[in-house]
Amino acid sequence: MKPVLLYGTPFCGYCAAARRLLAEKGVVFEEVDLAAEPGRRAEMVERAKGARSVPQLFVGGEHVGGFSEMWELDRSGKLDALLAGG
Ligand SMILES: N[C@@H](CCC(=O)N[C@@H](CS)C(=O)NCC(=O)O)C(=O)O
Repeated sequence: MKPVLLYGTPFCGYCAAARRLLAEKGVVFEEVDLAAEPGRRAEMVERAKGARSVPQLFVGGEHVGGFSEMWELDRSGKLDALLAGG
């Protein structure tokens, strides 16, 4: 399983949805809480190629996008392979 990193904030519905989807899959992920570490938002924006909304998700260090992009990958059956390293 590749490492998963989520940049998010506590009061964000899309972040909650992303956490739920990952939890449903049994994925243990690391989270950067931008409310607790606001200084890391610039790091997120740079790594996410300018995207400013939360969540921003990375699998194996590669930018996946927000919840919508991750959900679309799951819907099209590609997320499990990505997580597994395929
Ligand atoms: N399509 C995005 C929507 C994310 C979104 O709208 N997040 C809100 C917080 S729940 C946000 O960051 N709003 C501020 C902004 O867009 O700059 C996704 O699926 O992740």
